[in-house]
Amino acid sequence: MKTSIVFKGTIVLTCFLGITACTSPKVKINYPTTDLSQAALIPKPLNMAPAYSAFGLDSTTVILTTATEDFKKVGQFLAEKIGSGWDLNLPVNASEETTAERTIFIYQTDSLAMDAPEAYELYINNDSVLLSARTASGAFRGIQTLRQLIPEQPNDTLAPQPMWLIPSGRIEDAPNFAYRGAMLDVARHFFTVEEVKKYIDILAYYKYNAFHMHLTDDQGWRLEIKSWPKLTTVGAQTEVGGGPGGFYTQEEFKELVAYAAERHMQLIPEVDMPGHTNAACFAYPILDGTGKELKNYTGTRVGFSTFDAQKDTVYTFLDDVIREIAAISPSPYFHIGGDESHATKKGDYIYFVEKVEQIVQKHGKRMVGWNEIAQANISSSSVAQLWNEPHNALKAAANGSKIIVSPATKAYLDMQYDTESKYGLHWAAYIPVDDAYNWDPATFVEGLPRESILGIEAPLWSETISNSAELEYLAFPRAIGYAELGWTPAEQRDWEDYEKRLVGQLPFLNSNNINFYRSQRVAWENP
Ligand code: TNX
Repeated sequence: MKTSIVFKGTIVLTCFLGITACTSPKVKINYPTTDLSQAALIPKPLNMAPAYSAFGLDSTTVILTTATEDFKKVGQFLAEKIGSGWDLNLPVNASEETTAERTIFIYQTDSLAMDAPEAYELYINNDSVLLSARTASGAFRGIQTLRQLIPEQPNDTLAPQPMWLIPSGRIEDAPNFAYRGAMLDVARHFFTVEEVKKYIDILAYYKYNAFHMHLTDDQGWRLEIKSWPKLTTVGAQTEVGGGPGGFYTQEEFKELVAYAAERHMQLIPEVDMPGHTNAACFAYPILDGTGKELKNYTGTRVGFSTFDAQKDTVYTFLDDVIREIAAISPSPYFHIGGDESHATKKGDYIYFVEKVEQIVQKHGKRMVGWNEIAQANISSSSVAQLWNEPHNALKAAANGSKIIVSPATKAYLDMQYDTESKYGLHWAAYIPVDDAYNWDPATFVEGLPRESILGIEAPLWSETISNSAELEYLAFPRAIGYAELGWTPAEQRDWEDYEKRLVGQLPFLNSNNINFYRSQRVAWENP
C-alpha cells in the first residue's frame, strides 16, 4: 500500500507501508513519524525497538480482548477514547473470529518478561497491534501508550478512507514505582464531581494509579457522614475567601471511586486530624480541644485547631467516620493527615495517632499520614508521606514503614512556577517546570533505602484555586513530569529529551481544553 505522510498540510515523505525502514532515520521530519523512538510518549517507556513502519488505524479496525470482564472493559475504554478523540467507532469483541484487516488485540498472559503487575508489552505491526499484560491494570497502562501514539489528524493521504499511522515496533514497559499519585485539596476550595473527574481522567492518561483526596480541613468538611450530619450541613458551607463551599454525598463519592477504578486508579480518602479540624469542631463543638470560641473559618492560616485527644467522644466520632468511609472506599489505605497539629500537645498527638491507627486497622485499612505521624510508634504496615521532615521519613522507614515521597520544595503543585505565576504560593519554593522534573524521588531523602519507597505523589493544595482552569494552570505541565518521575527509571530521564516529548503533548492538552501554564522554560513551538 502506498502511503504518504503529511506534516502541517504538506506532503514531506512518501513511503510504502510494509517496507521497513521507510522513514530513514536520517530524514529529518517532525511529527508524525514512523520512527517509534521519536514518539512523544510520557512517561517514557522502559524499552522501545522501532520497526520504521506503521499500523494504519482506520474505521475498519476492530478491537479484540481476552474474554474476562476486566480486559473487555479495557478494550471498551480504548474504543470510547478513540471514538471521542478521533471520531472512529471501533467494535470491541464483535465476533470471536475476525476477518478484519486490522486488529488491536488486548490479551492476558502470564508469560511476560517483566513481573510488575502493571507491566505490558506492545507489538505494533503493519496489520495488528498486540497488547499483552498480566493484569487488566497492565493492559490499561498499555492503552495509554497506544493513545499517545495516534496522531491528531489522519496522516495517510493516499488511503481511500481517513487513516492514522501508528509507528510500528515493540515496547516493553513497567513502572519504576508501584505508587504514582496526585492529591487534590477539595477542602480549601470545593471542586465539583465533574471537575474532579476531569483531573482524574487526565492523570490516567499519564499512567498515575492513585488519587488522594484531602477531604477535610479548617475551611470545610466535604464528605457526607450519615451518623454525624452536621459535618456537612454546617461544616461544608464555607471555603477560603468566603465562597459557598460544598460537599460530596456518599453516592457521589462512590461515583468518583468508580470513575477512578475504571482508570485503574485507587482513590485514597484523607480526613485530616487532629489539627486542621476547625470545620468539624465548629459543627460539633464537643470535639474541640482548644477551648477557644469556635467560628467558621475562611482564611488560610494553619495550626490553630485540634480535636481533644483525651475525650472518648472524639474516638467514638472517628470510629463512625472511618467506618462509614471505609465501607465505600475500596483502597487499602486511609489517610489520617496528621500534619501541622501545632495546637495539640506533643504527648496528646502521639496518643491520638496511635489510637486512630487502631481504628483505621479495625476497619480493614492501612494508615497513611503526613511525615509528622512518625513521632508516634506507628506500625510497619502504616505509610508516612514525606513533605518536609526527612528525619521523620527515615524514622518511619527504620521501623519498616513505606514512604510516599512528596517534598514541598519539588513536588508541590501549589507552589508558583515563578514570580509571574498567577496562582499558587511560594513558602517552600518557586518550582519551574524543569526544576519539577530534574530531581530523583529515589535519592531525595539521603539514606532512605530504595525498598522503603512506595512511590511519589504530587499534592495540589487549593488555597489559591477554585475551578478546573485554575487547577490545571498549577497542575500542568508539572504533573506530567511527575508521572515520568514515578514511572521511568532515573537513568532514562533527561530534561532535553523530555522537553521535546512535552511539546508533543500540545495536541492532547489543547483538544482536551486543559489550561496548562505555558512556561517560558519550554520551547513550545516546534523549530
Ligand atoms: C502545608 S503540606 C500544608 C497544607 C497547606 C500547604 C500549602 C501539609 C501536609 N500541610 O495544609 O495547604 O502547606 O502549600
